[in-house]
Amino acid sequence: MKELQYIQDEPIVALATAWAESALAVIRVSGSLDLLEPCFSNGEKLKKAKSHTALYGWIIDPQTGVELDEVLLTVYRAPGGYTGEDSADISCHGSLPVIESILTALRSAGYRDAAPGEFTFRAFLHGKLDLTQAEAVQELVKSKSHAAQRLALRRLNGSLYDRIDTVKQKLLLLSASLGVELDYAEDEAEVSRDSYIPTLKAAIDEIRKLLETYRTGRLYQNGVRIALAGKTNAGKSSLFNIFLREDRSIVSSQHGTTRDYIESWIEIQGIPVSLFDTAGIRAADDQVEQEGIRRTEQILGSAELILYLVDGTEGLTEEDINYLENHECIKIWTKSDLNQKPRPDGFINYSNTTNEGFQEIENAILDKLKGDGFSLDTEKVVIDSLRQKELLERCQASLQEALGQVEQQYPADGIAIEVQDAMQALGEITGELSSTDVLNTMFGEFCLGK
Ligand SMILES: Nc1nc2c(ncn2[C@@H]2O[C@H](COP(=O)(O)OP(=O)(O)OP(=O)(O)O)[C@@H](O)[C@H]2O)c(=O)[nH]1
Ligand SMILES: [Mg+2]
Repeated sequence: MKELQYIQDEPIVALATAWAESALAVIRVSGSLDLLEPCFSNGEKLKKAKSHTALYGWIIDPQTGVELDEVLLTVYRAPGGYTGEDSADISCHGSLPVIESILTALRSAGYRDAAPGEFTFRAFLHGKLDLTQAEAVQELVKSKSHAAQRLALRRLNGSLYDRIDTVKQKLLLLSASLGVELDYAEDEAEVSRDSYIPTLKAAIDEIRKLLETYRTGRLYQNGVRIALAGKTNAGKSSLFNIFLREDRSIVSSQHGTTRDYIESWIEIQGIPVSLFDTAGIRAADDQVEQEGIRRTEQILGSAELILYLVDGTEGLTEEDINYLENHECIKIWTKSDLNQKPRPDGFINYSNTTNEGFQEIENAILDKLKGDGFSLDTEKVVIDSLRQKELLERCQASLQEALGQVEQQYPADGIAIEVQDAMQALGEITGELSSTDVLNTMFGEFCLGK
């Protein structure tokens, strides 16, 4: 077995907050409180401090005795606290020299720098978190929207673990029955297989439901790419600015105003959206504009959703018709505050001036996402890591195989192997049975200090 990247019995230290000037910073140590005593103005008090208590004092350089900062120590004793080890959070002032000098003092006292994710890894090792919760910590720290935050919190409180564990417990019973069948294969005793099929079908169904949530999970975590397209002067940049609620993109009556595409993050009902304003499509002589149009085509090719704008006062041109015939878009008929040409079917009437139709555009986006199988219910348990998805698929395949064998009255040993494999996959999701590689990769992606 490969070595774990973390050496577990060494005391560690890291800055848990950002390496930037701020009012306060938090430095975290884990694995020993004894080493902290010579660095704290009141070592005796620290020695006697109970878990989950706060101590006021100074961090001092253990070599020179020089005071470095006035701090508050939050003390945790094993098996309490985040890591389940003797540990402390040091709240100090958030100046870079203060942070640096405290870190140097702690290193000289015997703490080594923690690797990314090492605190959470220790929490996992000490049974404070299962792997789905550890992943949720990472997702929470990186969440881009309130919805992503809520979904990560649901997993953090163990709801995914509970669902997987329920399936596992049922498979465990099934596995026990198969064991009995195998043990008594030579005997006459008949073991009833009646319950196997409903148990397997229920497990497959539950795994399928979890798998279906993957796209939703990815959507909330990574966001969706939406591009604004259309001819010059259709009103793309104006709509872009309305989505952003700021004057970000240049708007003018001159055709071909936007040349380079502009990207910005927005949120639509909690879904993170990476929105692109692009160059209006037209036959251009200007080289810079041509390059802009080429880039626009790239963006449109990679977007998951295109909002196609047509200037309602101009009406449809051949280029519009051509484009719309070949691409699936949400179609918008702009400038409804002006005298428009008759609006063709399927277009949302919209004005950048009065905002008429904006809600309809948002609804059309949400409907489109729902049509693509995304659930917008953030109260549900949702998976969003590729690791979890692949393991669930492995579990599902094994259960399908087991079901087929049961239906065809195959011998118990082959079925038992499939059920074992399904349980193994579930165990890897929660981390009860995980290879070193998985642990190294997973925790390696964490932020420093977490
Ligand atoms: N009255 C009215 N004018 C609009 C509306 N939308 C855009 N305009 C005007 O139309 C002109 C073009 O708007 P833009 O948002 O720059 O259009 P664009 O599609 O980004 O144009 P390019 O960048 O050239 O491709 C500007 O003068 C806007 O003020 C609208 O809904 N009503
Ligand atoms: Mg523009």
